[in-house]
Amino acid sequence: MKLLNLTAALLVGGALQAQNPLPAIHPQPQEVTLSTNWLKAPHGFTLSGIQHPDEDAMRLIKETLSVTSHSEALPLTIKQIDSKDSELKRSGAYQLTIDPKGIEIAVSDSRGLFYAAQTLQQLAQTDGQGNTTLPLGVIKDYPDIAYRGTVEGFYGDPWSHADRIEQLRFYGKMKMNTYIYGPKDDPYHSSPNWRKPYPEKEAAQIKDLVKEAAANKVDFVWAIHPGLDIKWTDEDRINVLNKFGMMYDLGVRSFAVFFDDISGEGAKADKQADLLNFLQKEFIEKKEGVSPLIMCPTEYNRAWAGSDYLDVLGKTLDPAIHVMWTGNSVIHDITLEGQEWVNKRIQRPSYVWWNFPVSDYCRDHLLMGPSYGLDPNAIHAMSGFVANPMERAEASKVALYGVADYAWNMKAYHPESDFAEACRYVLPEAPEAFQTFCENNCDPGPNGHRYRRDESVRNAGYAGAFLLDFRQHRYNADAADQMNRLFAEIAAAPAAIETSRNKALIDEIKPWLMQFHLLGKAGQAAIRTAEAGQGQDRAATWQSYLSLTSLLDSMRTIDRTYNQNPYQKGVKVGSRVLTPFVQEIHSGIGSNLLFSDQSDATTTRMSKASILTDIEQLKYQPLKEGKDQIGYNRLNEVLRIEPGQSFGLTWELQKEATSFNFSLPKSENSGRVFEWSADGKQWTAIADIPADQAHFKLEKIAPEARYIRMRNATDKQMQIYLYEFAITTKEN
Ligand code: 14T
Repeated sequence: MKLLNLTAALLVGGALQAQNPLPAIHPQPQEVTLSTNWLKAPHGFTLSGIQHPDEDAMRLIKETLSVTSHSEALPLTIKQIDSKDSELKRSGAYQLTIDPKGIEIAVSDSRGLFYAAQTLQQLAQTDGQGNTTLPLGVIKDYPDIAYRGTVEGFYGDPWSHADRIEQLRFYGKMKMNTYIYGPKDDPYHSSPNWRKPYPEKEAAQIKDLVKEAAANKVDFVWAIHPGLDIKWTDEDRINVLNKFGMMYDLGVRSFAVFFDDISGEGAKADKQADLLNFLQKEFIEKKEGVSPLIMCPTEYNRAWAGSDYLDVLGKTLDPAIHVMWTGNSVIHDITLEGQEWVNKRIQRPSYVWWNFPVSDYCRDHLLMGPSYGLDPNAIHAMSGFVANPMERAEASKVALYGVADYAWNMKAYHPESDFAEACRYVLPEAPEAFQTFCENNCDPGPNGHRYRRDESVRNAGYAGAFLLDFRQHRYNADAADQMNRLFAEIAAAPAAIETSRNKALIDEIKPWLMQFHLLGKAGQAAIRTAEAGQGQDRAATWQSYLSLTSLLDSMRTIDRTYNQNPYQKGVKVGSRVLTPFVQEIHSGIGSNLLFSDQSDATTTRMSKASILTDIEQLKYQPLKEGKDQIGYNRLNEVLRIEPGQSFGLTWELQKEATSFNFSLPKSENSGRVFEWSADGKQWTAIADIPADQAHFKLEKIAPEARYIRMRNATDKQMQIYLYEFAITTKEN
């Protein structure tokens, strides 16, 4: 494939006077040859070529160019592509030729015309006299991946209707053509109501979304999630068929069936394949104008693919049905090797469900960093690429911008530069401030999926260098300077960001903006404190130490006030590099001051609250910590406990437990034992917990207890749900 990029074209046309810098086009087209000569058409353009071109595309074109019947107007010719190139036959392909005699747009379909119109809009510039001008040249363009977009598949508050409408418009601009509707918390998508029709209001909204999607050349894919309570009977297969029929009547033409996050009867590959093949024959092939069926398997990632489940799907599922896949684990980079592994088993290229920037497992964090970790060589190893976003729709656009660029033109995708352009696109009023915010809000923090993201990459080096010296009681003035400048930018960023006209975005991220401002202030105070700590003036050190302490207290207050969801409460910013940086300086200086001030400095052993378990599934779960409560985060999947294994908690020596409560529903309760310990070695059974209760609160605990656990005392694997397991404490 020959690819002349913009720089090469600039050299070719370099002798000519450039009127304007050539505009960047997103997603990056496959082949661009633009000169720095510009077409002016003072009398506008006259439409010719195919009859009744797509109205949505024409509306866009008329926003950019004046379409007239003036006798000196130039021709704007729209025609069907006639090319032997298979790429140019793809849906969405177009070839745009701008020459002094006029414009020609050759397209594969109406989506192609719509995309050509988007490109035209990005190319158009206004000259000094207020005329629209276009650079002369040719753009030949088509997508790498046939299905590109998002899957609203997260747990938590589904997107609002307004969020979704705006997303569909954004997808149209970014040449993404797929929106899969599957919010886990819509009861009519999943249990209990998947069999029932939507109530009137919700039905009207879906109709509306279908219309908006069509206007933006996006397929609205409606997904059903029946596996929690489906019976493999004729009655239930007709129930699915009928629900699809109801959705068809609302205008839906694309469908998916999700079997994720279920266990038991619903999870059987042969039964699932039977149902899907039935839907393929009785619905997809019979109804007019319906797209290929998509399914999400129960074993949707490599870490969970332990049985012959995927092979059964591969063999029995109609080859026309797409199979989704999240990668080597639930949340993972996408690699060619991983794709090839699953494709061999399911006997078709999988349809990637990328779990980024979804944040339903780290709800106290925003994932606003670049979309990276996507293999540029995986073009032929996937049939679709959709991203599962955050419950915060506007904030998700930074990552989705990268997703659109990757899926359209993989080889041209560079995560870092793309990220800077995404920040400019999402917040043009203050792109630098917004990028500062985003690049320090990337990492989800420790989590059960062990998925981590780089954060603060532009400054991590200085932060590390400063701390290295700080630990040796040295003050690195160069690094301090750099960090100071950064923290000043951070403190100022929120005010600049809040000038944005995008009020929905500001609403979504407001608590994090407040926290970010404080982080900037605290960072500056930390550097001041470290610097003072170098000198002899103890009073000055104390003073800046106390102002740092009070800023960190304010940050804690925000963390305990906003975003108090029951899963991961609070508001974390810069949690990978910058917040630990500030905290280390605070505690370092604090112990210097305190230990040298108190002659009888107490050498209490500092112990920490933590999770204590030998169950792999739980080992990396972060502890949920409140003011006087510690516990496990609710686990949505089934917890498997082998004989002898246990899970529990330990807490600080200076704290006494006042109560213990748990919620372990649907458990086979026989054979479990609860135990406490003072030292983690000698364990005593707790007699007052009834053997058969799924939920229980114990109000009296031995005062010397510092450990509590539940153990599988049977000789069989135990399967339970871990909703709650927590203690409340009081300071001794
Ligand atoms: F369908 C799948 F491809 C998938 O990813 N399912 C869910 C998804 O809805 C959720 O947003 C995502 C991120 O949390 O992960 C899947 O949900 C899980 C994954 C787990 F490992 C729910 C519980 C789990 F323990």
